[in-house]
Parts: sequence; C-alpha cells; structure tokens
Amino acid sequence: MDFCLPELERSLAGEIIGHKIYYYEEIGSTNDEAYLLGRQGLPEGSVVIADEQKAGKGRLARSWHSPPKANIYTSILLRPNFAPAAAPRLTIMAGLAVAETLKIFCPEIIQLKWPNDILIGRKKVCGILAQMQAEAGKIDFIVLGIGINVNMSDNDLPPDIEKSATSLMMLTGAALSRGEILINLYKNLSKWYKKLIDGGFEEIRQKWTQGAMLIGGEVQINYHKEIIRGIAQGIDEDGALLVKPAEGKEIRVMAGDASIIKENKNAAGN
Ligand code: BT5
Repeated sequence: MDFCLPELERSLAGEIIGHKIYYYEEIGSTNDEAYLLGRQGLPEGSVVIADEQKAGKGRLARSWHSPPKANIYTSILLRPNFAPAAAPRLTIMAGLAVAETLKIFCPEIIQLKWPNDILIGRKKVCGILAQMQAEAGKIDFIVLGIGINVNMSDNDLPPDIEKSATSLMMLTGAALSRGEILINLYKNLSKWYKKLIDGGFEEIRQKWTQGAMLIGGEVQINYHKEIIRGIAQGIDEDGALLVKPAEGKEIRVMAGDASIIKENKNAAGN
C-alpha cells in the first residue's frame, strides 16, 4: 500500500481527527463501520480507512465505486454539540477541507457543488456522505464519509461514471501518495472542525462560497419527487441552499441533487 499505518498514526497523534485509526484491507462500507463505532460510544475523531470497499455507499441508496488500493475511502466519527438541523454544516466544512487538501496536489481549479460533490474540470473527484444519529433533539454522532479518487485510471471506471468521474492521477498524469493526502486531509479537517465547533461557521461559509460553482447561477434541485428551480443565492447559517424561484419567495433547501441549468459566468472558483 502507498501509505504506512504507523507513519499515519505518528503524524496524526494529538490531532482532533485521526488520533485513532481503524484500518481495513477490505470492508463493505467505511461509513457502516464508523456508524457501529459511534453506537459503541467511541470518541470523536476516530477514523476508519479501507483499501477497498465492496459496498461503498452514496446518498439515497446509490453506490460509490471503490476499486482496491487506488483511492481514499475514509469515514470520520464526530460528536458536535449541535441541533440536528445544523448537521449540513458538517458536509460544507468537509467540502472546504477536501478542496483545500486537493489544491496542494492538483493545480487545477477545484469546484464545490452543493451539497456534497467536489469537481475538477466538471468531473467528480470526491463525494461526501454524512450520516447522523440523533436523539432528543440533539446530535449523538455524525459519520462523515469521504471518497477521493486518487490513483484510479480510465480503465477502472465503470460505464455509468466514465464521463462524469475523474481522479487526481488522471488529471495530473502522476500517481500520488494516498498517505500524504490522508495526513493533509485529517489536519485540514481538524482545523476547520475546531473552527466550526468554536462558532466559526461564517468563515467556513464565506470560503466555501468562493469555491462554489452553483452560486449566482440558475439551478434545478431534485428532492424525491419535488423539483425546485431558480437562482442559487448562497448557503445559510445551517448550510442549506437558498434558491430564489422566478416567482415567489426564496426557498431554503436542506438536501437534494443540484444540477446547473445556466452557470453564473462570473463565478470565481478557487
Ligand atoms: C456521494 O453520493 O457522492 C457520496 C459518496 C461517499 C463515498 C464515501 S467513500 C467512504 C465512505 N464509505 C462509504 O460507503 N461511502 C463514503 P452521491 O451524491 O449520491 O453520488 C453517488 C453517485 O456518484 C453515483 O450514483 C455515481 O453516479 C457517482 N459515483 C459513484 N462512484 C464514483 C466515484 N468513485 N467517483 C465519481 N463518481 C462516482
């Protein structure tokens, strides 16, 4: 493997995230495993890493393609003292930390797509899956699952994602060290998570918005059978997307799949 567990453990000792690592050569889904750890009462910042997932999960029962030893598959256990309605902040925070990490390894413009995608050159390089356990109006724990396509090649892509997915190796032409990326990822996550729980979501929101591709453009959000269409105005203090339809009041969207109908040509990227 292109990471060495003892070295990861040494580099991450004392960090909020990654101080305890559960590594698996092969697993169903790192999110399922981290969820079990959450139910067993393990402390926040424990992480699960796998070299391969046999049943990697996306949102809404979709699957995450997880070939062996090519990519990063990790899930992080967190216990923020938030109300469940503020949970989307975690996905926003994680997107920012991933974008900051990828910037070190890939010179291309990295775009954040609400709620949970990270794209380079319009292709998906990372997906985030947050799963929450809440009780009595309080978050018990959140599992933040992150899949980053690192050394996957064209040949590894199944037909359904061959046009929509990419990897850092496909973009840079060079194989990268997953260990180095993981260390940077957990350090960036620790930094932004600390800021988030110290009440600093506003700074995260602003930085995220700078790298976001939807804001200012015309979007369509599909959520179950509902379709919302309008101009994406930004995200609010909980991480929900604010959409202004052609008629009527601004709508606050908590979850769903966003697609761009007409881009804001002035969007900055990062
Ligand atoms: C996501 O869902 O993007 C969340 C993906 C989270 C994956 C991580 S890996 C570690 C942890 N353990 C897990 O079991 N999951 C998390 P969603 O927005 O629903 O997007 C899923 C869609 O992305 C699929 O339906 C495909 O179209 C596409 N897709 C699947 N695998 C992909 C890949 N490796 N790269 C890019 N796109 C992919």
